[in-house]
Amino acid sequence: MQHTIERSLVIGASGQIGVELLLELGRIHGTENVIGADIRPPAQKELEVFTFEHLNILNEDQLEEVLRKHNIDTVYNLAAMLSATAEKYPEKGWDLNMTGLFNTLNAAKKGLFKKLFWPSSIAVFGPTTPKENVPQSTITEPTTVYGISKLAGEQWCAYYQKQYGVDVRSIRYPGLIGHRSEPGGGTTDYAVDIFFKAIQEGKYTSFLAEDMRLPMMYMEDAIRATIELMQADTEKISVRTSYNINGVDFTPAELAEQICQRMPEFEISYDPDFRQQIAETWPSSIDDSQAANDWNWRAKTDVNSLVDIMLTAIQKKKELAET
Ligand code: AKB
Repeated sequence: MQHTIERSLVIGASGQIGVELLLELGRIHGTENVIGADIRPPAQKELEVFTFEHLNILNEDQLEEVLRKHNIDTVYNLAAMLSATAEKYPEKGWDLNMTGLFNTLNAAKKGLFKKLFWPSSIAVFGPTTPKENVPQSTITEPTTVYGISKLAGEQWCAYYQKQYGVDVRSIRYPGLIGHRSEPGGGTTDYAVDIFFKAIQEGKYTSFLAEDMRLPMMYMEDAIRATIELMQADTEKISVRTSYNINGVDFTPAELAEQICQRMPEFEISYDPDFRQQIAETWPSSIDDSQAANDWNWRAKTDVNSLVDIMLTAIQKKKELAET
């Protein structure tokens, strides 16, 4: 596929999704056209080729300065406090998730860049949402701070698009699983931690119950979804709140079983904590037919391949660190 070269700013570039998005955008548009920004520098050596700006997303002036300095076309605003951490710091979580969004929406409204991506989450759903194959439009009554902020954010995105013509696009990410960087503060983090612990220690204690089924996705699929949505023609985007996307779904016990098939000595135990209560309010699978119809979305990675990729990559990382 041919791509128009765009200059992108990835805010939250040192985070779980940011690291991977930066690399993929660099591959598509050239590393000189992709700027990373975060309050902490990225740990990964492979990101050293990118220009990096120290940016606090809560500081509107600083954001505008970075946008002007780098002549940015597209902003990916990934700075957020995830579900588990936001339950501990409700006001801070609300402030980061909402003020951060407003600062980027307002900069777009002023014409400082052309297109905005902002991630939403399956956390917009709540205990009254249907559990399986959740439709695009359904009951959304979230009970977590993070979910409330994502639901409000979705509505603000639609409002800015309708009232001010801001081209803002969004996806409701499920739990994302990748090996380049570890997540922080989410309820679905167990599905990444389990792989690192399996390789490092041969055992893992899950903070979710063994039968807690949640929607998940391999990181490469999530990055592809993000870029495909941002590259789609404007007239194809019928949802201006946020799109459902579906990948795979499994329970901790099913994931552990997959790991055991490849590492028979692996041991799993369960010690559910407060994150179990959050997970219980979320659905187990998602209907993404609207994204499929509008911009041809389709996930490619199944659980089998995901487990193979994760174990192989983390094992390789460990061997490299030991040499
Ligand atoms: C979390 O667990 O908070 C996130 C999410 C599902 O948005 N991974």
